[in-house]
Amino acid sequence: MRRVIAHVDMDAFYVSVELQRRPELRGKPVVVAGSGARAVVTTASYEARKFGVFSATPAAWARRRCPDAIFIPPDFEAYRARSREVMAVLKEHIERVEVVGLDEAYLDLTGIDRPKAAARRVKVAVLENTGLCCSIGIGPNKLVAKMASDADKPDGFVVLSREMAMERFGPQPPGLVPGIGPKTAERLKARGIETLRQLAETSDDELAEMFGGRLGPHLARLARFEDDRQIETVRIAKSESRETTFETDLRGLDALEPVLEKLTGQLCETLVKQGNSGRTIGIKVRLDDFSTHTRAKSIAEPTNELPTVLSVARQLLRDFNPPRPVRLLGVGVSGLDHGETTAAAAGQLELSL
Ligand code: TTP
Ligand code: MG
Repeated sequence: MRRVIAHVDMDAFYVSVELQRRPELRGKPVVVAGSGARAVVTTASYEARKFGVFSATPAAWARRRCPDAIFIPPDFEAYRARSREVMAVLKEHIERVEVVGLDEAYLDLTGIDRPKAAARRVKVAVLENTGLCCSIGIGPNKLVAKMASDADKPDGFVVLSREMAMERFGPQPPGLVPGIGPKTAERLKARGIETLRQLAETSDDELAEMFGGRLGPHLARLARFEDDRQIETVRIAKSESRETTFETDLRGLDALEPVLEKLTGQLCETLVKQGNSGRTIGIKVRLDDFSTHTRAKSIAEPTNELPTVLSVARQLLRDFNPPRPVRLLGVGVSGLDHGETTAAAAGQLELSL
């Protein structure tokens, strides 16, 4: 059967939640961001985006760039609660729903009578039941649906076939496609491939030669908007971690802490990209006698912010104070919040370091 997939993505999600309790701020540049020296913007209202302020923009820079913007500290508890409401509406209307983040989900509309009308009803129901606006993209697979939901934000409703997606996004840079990261985009550019159309027109053989037998053909499939990933309706609370094994064992906190900082930086970058955050922060230390030690601590609020994760991880490392040379060091965050992880499930989750 021909698949029909919808991707639902809330518009300026954290800001929209904040605006509901502070309606006087509507129409103004509003930014949700932490306040630490290294805090980044989580969401900017569309008005603030006009000033060049987006998710992941350093908050300090955003304040200088947009001094009139209203800065609001994040309230993840509220965003999670509203996310649950949104996801409940989706599940009420559609049987097969895959929640992929606090503010996005895929709907499997395959086999549904008049799938577009069904998706329209979902959009109206989300607004009526939560007061929040979303954009919906519909396509033959997840990739097309995701790109379509982003194509006409805010309040978008875009239906694309695979061919229409190739046509519409063809002039855009390859990096627009989720799954083509900045490094790959850079390498493509160096080969003179600067648009998705050029990528689609490059032969599989040529791409395999440039990027190897796995990544090459994968890129070609992405450029043709081919994607056979299925809708996964059951998601398990995950943890995310980074670890490294040293070429020569490291001794002492002075040597270990810079490594911990680097690993934690990579970890938080991934979490922010995924829109994930977690409450339990852990470290893993393997000593030169191959004994492995883990330490973990849970904090009150889920986080993906580097200063917070690092300060907990560093304290855990200092408290453990490795008694022997260290072979391996790891850091992780667990109890990740995908918007539908129940507190119980998160509580049961062992840090899978
Ligand atoms: P997005 O859906 O990427 O962004 P958005 O909902 O704010 O805006 P829009 O979809 O209309 O373009 O992310 C959803 C939420 O995830 C966002 O409100 C805040 C959070 N987030 C971060 O905390 N850091 C980030 O870097 C990104 C991209 C999102
Ligand atoms: Mg969104």
